[in-house]
Amino acid sequence: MSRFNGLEVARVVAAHGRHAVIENSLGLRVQCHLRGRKTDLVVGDRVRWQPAGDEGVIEQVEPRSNLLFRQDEWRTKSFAANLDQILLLVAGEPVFSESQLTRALVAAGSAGIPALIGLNKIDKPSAASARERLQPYRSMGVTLLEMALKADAEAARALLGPWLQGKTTLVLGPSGTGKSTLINLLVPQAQAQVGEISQALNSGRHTTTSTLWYWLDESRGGALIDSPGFQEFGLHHVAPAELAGLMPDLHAQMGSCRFYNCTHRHEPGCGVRAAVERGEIAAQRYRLYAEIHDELMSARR
Ligand SMILES: Nc1nc2c(ncn2[C@@H]2O[C@H](COP(=O)(O)OP(=O)(O)OP(=O)(O)O)[C@@H](O)[C@H]2O)c(=O)[nH]1
Ligand SMILES: [Mg+2]
Ligand SMILES: [Zn+2]
Repeated sequence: MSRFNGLEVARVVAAHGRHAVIENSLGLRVQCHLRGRKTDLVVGDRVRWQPAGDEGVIEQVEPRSNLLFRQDEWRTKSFAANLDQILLLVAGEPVFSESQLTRALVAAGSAGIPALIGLNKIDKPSAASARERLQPYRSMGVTLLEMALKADAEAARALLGPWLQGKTTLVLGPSGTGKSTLINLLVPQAQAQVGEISQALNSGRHTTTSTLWYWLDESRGGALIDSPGFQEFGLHHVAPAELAGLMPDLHAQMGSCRFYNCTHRHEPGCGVRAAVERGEIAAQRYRLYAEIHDELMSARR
């Protein structure tokens, strides 16, 4: 340990496997690689490094306060580390998947990272149904911020400012919801590539392909992390028995289940299923629970 104590701590602002761009406290950015094959680097990592020629060597990754990742059958994909919060950005168009939204919220909960939902493109008629589909999330206590980042940029800036100030926020969501538009609005020199979505292919020409760190202002009090849109969100790192506890609307009803180890699938006297019957848990949320629960159970077989 002591060997590294003299080394400067810097922040990973872009990462690819064991390669990264780091930024030191003076704002100097240096291309680095990680010594040894200990781990992969992710944006937000704090590392101890030293110069080596015109590049740098990362000697050590400081312990992470948290790490957001997804995991399926095949692989683990890390998004970012050491976050204060996640802003999950969705829109009416392209229509968002509630399954992916729920999964991202579960992953955030599992990593101990607070999450907000942003509904963008409220200038479009499709916002109405999106708003309706987000009602269960609002009811369970998730903050929902509604905006039109392009159509009413000033209102969006005024709304987001207080939530983002002084914090490190990962902007996460499906492709084409406006994540890079948000970064460009709040970080004027960012020039994140914004995609004009081709409806036919449902893919953007300038879709973001790597995760990048942006300071919100010159005092470097807060930061935004732009990320590529995700399509899949595996939760194989979550134990099936943990899942309901990570869904706040289900969690609120678990106390009245007859069995302490109730799976909320078929047991008699289940408080969660009773709450679904009474309409206190949205049927769609319970369906998502069952879908993900099945998936996590079969992952363990
Ligand atoms: N109508 C409308 N369109 C918007 C709004 N905000 C962003 N867009 C458009 O949505 C499209 C996608 O925006 P991006 O910012 O590239 O989306 P992204 O989330 O970064 O997408 P990926 O990088 O592919 O994940 C662009 O054509 C934007 O101009 C809005 O408030 N209203
Ligand atoms: Mg983007
Ligand atoms: Zn139960």
